[in-house]
Amino acid sequence: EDLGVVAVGFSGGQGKPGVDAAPTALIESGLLDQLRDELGYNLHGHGAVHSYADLAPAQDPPHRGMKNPRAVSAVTRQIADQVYAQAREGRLVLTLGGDHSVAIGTIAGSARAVRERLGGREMAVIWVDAHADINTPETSGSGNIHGMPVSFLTGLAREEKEEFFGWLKDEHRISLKKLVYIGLRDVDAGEKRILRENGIKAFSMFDIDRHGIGRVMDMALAHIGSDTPIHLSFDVDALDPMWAPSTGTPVRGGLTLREGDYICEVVHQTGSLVAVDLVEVNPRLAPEIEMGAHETVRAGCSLVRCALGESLFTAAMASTVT
Ligand code: DIR
Ligand code: MN
Ligand code: MN
Ligand code: MN
Repeated sequence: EDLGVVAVGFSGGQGKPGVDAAPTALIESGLLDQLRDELGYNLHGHGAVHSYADLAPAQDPPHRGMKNPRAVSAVTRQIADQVYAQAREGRLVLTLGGDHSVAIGTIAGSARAVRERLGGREMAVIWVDAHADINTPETSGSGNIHGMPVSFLTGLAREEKEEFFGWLKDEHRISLKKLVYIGLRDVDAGEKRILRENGIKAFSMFDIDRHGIGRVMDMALAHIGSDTPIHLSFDVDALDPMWAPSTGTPVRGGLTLREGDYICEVVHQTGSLVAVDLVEVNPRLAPEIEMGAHETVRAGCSLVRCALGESLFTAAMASTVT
C-alpha cells in the first residue's frame, strides 16, 4: 500500500520551541523504516522535513488576537497542498507535526481530496486530544492558533483575507456533525459553549472511565457511520503525561498508551482511514524527567504504527478466540 508522508517542522501555532524537532526525532528513532520494512508501505514524499522557513513574513503582528497569523496561514496553506497532492493519488497520508495548528492544512487537504475523488463525499474527523482546539480568535485566551484549528476547519471562525486563512474554502471544510472528540479533559469555557450549542460529539476522559475505551470507540464510529472516510488527528497530549511527558501542554488524567494504541487500531480496522496526524511531540521539553523525550517519541511511534495496521495480526487472532 502507498503512504504519503508529510513531515512538518513547524511550531508557530504556539509559543514553545522544540515541537518543530519532532518529525526528525520520530524519523531518527526508526518510524519510517518500520512502516516500510515491517508494515510493507510504499513511502512517498518521505525524507524531507519541511521547515517552511521561507514562508515566514518579516513582520507578523497579531490579528484578531491570533499570534503569528500570517506565518501559520501560509504554512498551513502549503501543507494543505502537500496533503492534497498525496491524497488525490489515493494514498493514505501521514503527517508528522509540528504543533496542532498544522491540522488546518492536513484536514483542509484531505477533505478536498476526498470530495474530489468520491463525488462530493464528506469526510469525518476523529480528534484525539486533551483539548478541543475549537476556540475562535475571539474566545481564545492565549491567542495560540493551535487552540483554534477546529473552528477554522468547521467554518465557526472565518476570515476574508487570504493572508489570514481566507484561502480556506468550502471544499476544505468539515461538518460539525462528522467531528468526534476523544480524550477531552481541559476545555476552555468558551469552547464548552461552542461544543454544547453545536451538539458536537465529544467523549471526555469521564466517558472513557464510565464506559471503557471499547464502548467509546463503538459509539464514536457509530456516530460517524460506516463507509465514511476518516481523518484521525492525534495530539500526543491526549495520552497521560506518564506516557507522553514531552509535550507543550500536558494534562494529568489522560489516556494510557494502550488506550491510545487501541483507538488507532480500531480506526485502522474500519478500512476507512484516509489520513493520520501525529502532533505536539516536543522532544525539547520535560528533560527533568529521565528519558521523557525518548518515551514520548516512542509512544508517538507506537500510535502511528497502530493507526497504520501494526496489530492487524493480533486483532485477527483475538477475533478467532471469541
Ligand atoms: C488552550 C490550550 N485551550 C488554548 N490549547 C491547547 O490555548 O486555546 N491545545 N494546548 O492543544
Ligand atoms: Mn516515493
Ligand atoms: Mn491539540
Ligand atoms: Mn492538546
